[in-house]
Amino acid sequence: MLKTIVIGACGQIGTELVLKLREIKGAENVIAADLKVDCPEVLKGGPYCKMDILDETLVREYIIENEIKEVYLLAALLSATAEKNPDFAWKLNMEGLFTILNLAKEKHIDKIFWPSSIAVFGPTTPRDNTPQYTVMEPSTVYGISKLAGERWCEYYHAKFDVDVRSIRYPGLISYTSLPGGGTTDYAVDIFYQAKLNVPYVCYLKEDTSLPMMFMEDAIRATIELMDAPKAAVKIRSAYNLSGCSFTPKELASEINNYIPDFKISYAPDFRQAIADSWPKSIDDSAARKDWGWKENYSTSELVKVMIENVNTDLLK
Ligand code: AKB
Repeated sequence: MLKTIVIGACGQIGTELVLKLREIKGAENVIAADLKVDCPEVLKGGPYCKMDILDETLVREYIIENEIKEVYLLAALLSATAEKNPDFAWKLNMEGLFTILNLAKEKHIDKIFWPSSIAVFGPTTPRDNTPQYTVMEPSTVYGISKLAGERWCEYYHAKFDVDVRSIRYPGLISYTSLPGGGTTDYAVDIFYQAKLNVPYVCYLKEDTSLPMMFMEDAIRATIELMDAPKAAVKIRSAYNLSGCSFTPKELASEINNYIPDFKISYAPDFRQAIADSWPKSIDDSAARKDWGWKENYSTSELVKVMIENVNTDLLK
């Protein structure tokens, strides 16, 4: 079995991706790598490496020496955190990508997954059913880095036959690990407050509709895209991907079906402008056509699973 590494393994996507890949490929074949010195309990079932993606020498040596052939590069600053530290966000989000793209160009790596985001779109993009190909003028550092990354992925594929694959993730909803630093994080935080019987103060306005997806769908999409035959992957920038769309008010009302006393209020902050620049819903027909994507979870289905599984001990 070829060796796989997930860089940024302790994050919201990384944790669940490592667990699923270990199930499929065998725990010993999937290395979790992250900045943390100690491996978190949940990832202890397989190999762990403390890795700073910005340490190019270490990353290169580790990947070459361990003959790692598949890389999932998830280490990044998300939209809200990136606005607070633009220089570092640009450095982190771009330099790591080049290190991995160059390793693939030199034929050390066979296949790369690198996540893009709905943040590649901006205020001039059509917001309803946003097409795969459309105006892209992102107004956040994160969005600019993701759009630049997409262009570099396509370039490395076209010029050097690098097999890099990518998805424009919407906001991701999960209960295994907490999100950090995104604009869509409210849609996870809200469940913890609801389960603690605490009113939730949302940093977005009640009618802010954003594309979202349950993590199980996102992980399945990622693995299906990586497993698709090379020729089927026609888009080498990143695929639009849709799950469901909802507003904070709609989400709170779904939660009220399970916790009738739960209350939400609204105090928009700087993240409102970010959300206002993003799509409300996504046209993902290219992903459906090229590699057979179809989501499983609607808003009400993901709310049910979140209510059943969110464990507030994770906040400790
Ligand atoms: C964020 O909110 O920054 C992320 C994203 C949509 O990429 N969840």
